[in-house]
Amino acid sequence: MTFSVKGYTFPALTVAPGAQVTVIDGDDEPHTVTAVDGSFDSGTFDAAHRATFTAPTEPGSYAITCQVHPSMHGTIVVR
Ligand SMILES: [Cu+2]
Repeated sequence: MTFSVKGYTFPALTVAPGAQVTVIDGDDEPHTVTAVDGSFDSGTFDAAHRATFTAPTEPGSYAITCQVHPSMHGTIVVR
């Protein structure tokens, strides 16, 4: 699945266990999708370069943040 990070906020996200998740950037600055517990990390992506990461295989709710903007917080639900 693919989703967009725009307006410095993460969208509500529900993904399947182990899904390949592609992220695109709708902002002027780069972002990352990084699990607070360190279990996954998209790496940096920007308007010109999307990124893909693998969702956890364990169902649950995972807190995410952006390494470029530590004030950004969100949640990925795996089920
Ligand atoms: Cu960011």
